[in-house]
Amino acid sequence: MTKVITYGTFDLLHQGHINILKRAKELGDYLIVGVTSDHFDLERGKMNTIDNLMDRIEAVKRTGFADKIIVEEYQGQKIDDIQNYEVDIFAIGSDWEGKFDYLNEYCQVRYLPRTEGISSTKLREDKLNLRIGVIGTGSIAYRFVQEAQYVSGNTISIVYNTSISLAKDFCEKLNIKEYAKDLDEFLTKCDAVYIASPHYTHYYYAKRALESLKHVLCETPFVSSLEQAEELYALAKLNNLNLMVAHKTAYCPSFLHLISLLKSGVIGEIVDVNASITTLTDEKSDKLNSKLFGGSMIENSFFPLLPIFKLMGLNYENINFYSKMKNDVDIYTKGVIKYERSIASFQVGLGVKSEGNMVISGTRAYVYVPAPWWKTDFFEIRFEDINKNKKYFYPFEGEGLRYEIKDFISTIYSNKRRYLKLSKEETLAMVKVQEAYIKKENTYIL
Ligand code: C2G
Repeated sequence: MTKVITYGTFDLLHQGHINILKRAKELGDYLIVGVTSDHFDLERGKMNTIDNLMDRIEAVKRTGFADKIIVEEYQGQKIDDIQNYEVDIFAIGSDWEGKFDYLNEYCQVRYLPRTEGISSTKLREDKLNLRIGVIGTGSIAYRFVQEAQYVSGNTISIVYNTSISLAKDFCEKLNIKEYAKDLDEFLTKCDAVYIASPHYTHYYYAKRALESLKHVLCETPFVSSLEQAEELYALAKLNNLNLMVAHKTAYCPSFLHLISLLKSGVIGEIVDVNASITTLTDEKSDKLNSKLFGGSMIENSFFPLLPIFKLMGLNYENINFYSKMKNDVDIYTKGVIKYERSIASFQVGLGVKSEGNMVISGTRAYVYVPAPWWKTDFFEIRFEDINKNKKYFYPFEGEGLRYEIKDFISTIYSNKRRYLKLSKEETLAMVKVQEAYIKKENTYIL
């Protein structure tokens, strides 16, 4: 029996894929198809896949050519697969001509004719060109526009700032064609809105955008009350729109893998999570202005609350805050969250500096994530016996915003409002903690 193997992403499965699978199958009696995992695609720089792994596997299955489907998860796996499955022929499209000659050492390598005139990239561009309008022109918006270039299927179509001169400067610097004179004009010239304006304006802009049937990606902190957050989610649901909070850590590959590893029990029962994020900030900054919804808890608590809620759930018994204040805002807050069988704590600061790491303690081992843990590319699982320690490394491209942008666009495109990476319930729980803090519940001033 002649065994053939081929690999691909097979996003938005098209005739080119069908042809190659058919040709590969004709080379032998048994065809193995390796479908790249979402994580492997991110690692090899493919940021624009629309279908997720399960959808892509299903599509390959439906062609009827594959006798076996496997998942390709790492660089170098092809050699392992060829040996494990005793493969005779490795087949791939001619766009890869020469690139897999190194596999000749293990089996026969065949480059098959590629189908001209069709590709997943072209399909993505034809099907979706999301016009994203940007509200706010500060440093995070600047980074957002730059990162959006790495994700296909979108154009930054228009910019809005109440200061027209700032909007104009922003457009000139980033080569964006248009800025709006008012919000009504802005909302007619985009399909989705990225909100990066001052915190206290988020609710207003998100509501206006959702009412105008625009998808919304809103920067953290989201809004200032649970009531506002619930209203916005209800509005999004009613209009079948994607409302997402721009929490870059929630979409970052290393963080996602860390959470699934821990859920599988590698460190035993999780008893304690401690995460810290502090940034020394100019006292005159809006971030430290009490009238503008400023302060450390508001600015930064979305970050540590993410791993805490992911790992320990949303049903905590109580939360206490300990704050150091200056000019009516907290320049530092320590939060302690008590669960029935575990505890979590965090430190957030804009006027006090601390180590920005995360430690997750379990009954078998602990995880150490060095600073800055919220955009890490590395973590270590540490055991009593240090010989068992394991280090994990991941790519973290650029500023990391491209991961959330990719998810925002593919969620809109696939019309699946599943909020897998940051659920509505998790976001609401974060807003609830911030609201409790704003009301100074269980808050002790140092
Ligand atoms: N293909 C084709 N004709 C097209 C488009 C794609 O023959 N018009 C072939 C590619 O040459 C490849 C397969 O279809 O053999 C899958 O293509 P992609 O989904 O783009 O995956 P790719 O990034 O090429 O995966 O380990 C992954 C592989 O190394 C390559």
